[in-house]
Amino acid sequence: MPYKRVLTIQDISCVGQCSLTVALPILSASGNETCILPSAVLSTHTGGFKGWTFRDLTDDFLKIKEHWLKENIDFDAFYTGYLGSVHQIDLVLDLFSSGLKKKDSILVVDPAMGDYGKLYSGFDAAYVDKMKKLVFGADIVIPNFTEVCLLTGKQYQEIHDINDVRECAKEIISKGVKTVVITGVSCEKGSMGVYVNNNEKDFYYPHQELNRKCSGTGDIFASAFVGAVLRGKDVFNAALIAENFTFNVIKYTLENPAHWYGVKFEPMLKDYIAELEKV
Ligand code: PXL
Repeated sequence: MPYKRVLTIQDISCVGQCSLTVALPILSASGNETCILPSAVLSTHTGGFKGWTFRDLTDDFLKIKEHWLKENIDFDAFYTGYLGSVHQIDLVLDLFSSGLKKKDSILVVDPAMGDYGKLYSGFDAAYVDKMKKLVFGADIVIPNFTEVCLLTGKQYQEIHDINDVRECAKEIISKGVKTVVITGVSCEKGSMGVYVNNNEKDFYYPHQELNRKCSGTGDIFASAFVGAVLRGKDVFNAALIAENFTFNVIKYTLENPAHWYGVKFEPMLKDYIAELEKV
């Protein structure tokens, strides 16, 4: 069984079931060594709570990198999610071109910056511009459809024509990306799915749309996808496993409407592991 060392770079939202509190358990469940670089510490995520605290950890990035270099630490994969600032994106670019990277390390970028047609609170056009630099240098990118629109300048609509989705994916691939995985793709009312294009073939997997909009579902998908790829699944199979896992945890969470701020994924990790074990 492959056992890879992955570095995931995203914030710690202490409460809220997103970013590192999701990525760390899911990647560990995938059977891979999971190292973390927290970009910021927030009391909660920014999607619905009010008055959250935010501590930027940018200053620690360089010190941490220098220490790792001295210890000859390197990573098979880098996976970035929500980052705290424009400056931090530059630092991530710097990390990825440093000795922490091996010749065949992969860079997976979830350009976590918006959802449902809107930028997340605290981000602006300069952030989107800088994110393009990180995205267009990545091996695999995992945007939702809102982020695809921000990256390509396309007008956001809730329902899209699959040919438009394909065109957007091709545009992102033309900038140098190997595989684009687009989440939250709805081509007809009541349906939702994931679209994958690796420049050789593409695939769209639609399913019933669940009436649940909350922070962190993208992080659950991306973490489950990255874990599956590191376990040796091809990108299409990995997307299928991650999409089914995300669908099931959202469905399970819907049974408890009071749990509005995140998704109850923990009781279902065993199902994710069982899927990864199938050959
Ligand atoms: O990727 C979701 C996410 C991560 N981190 C923070 C967020 C959100 C979404 O709202 O606010 C801090």
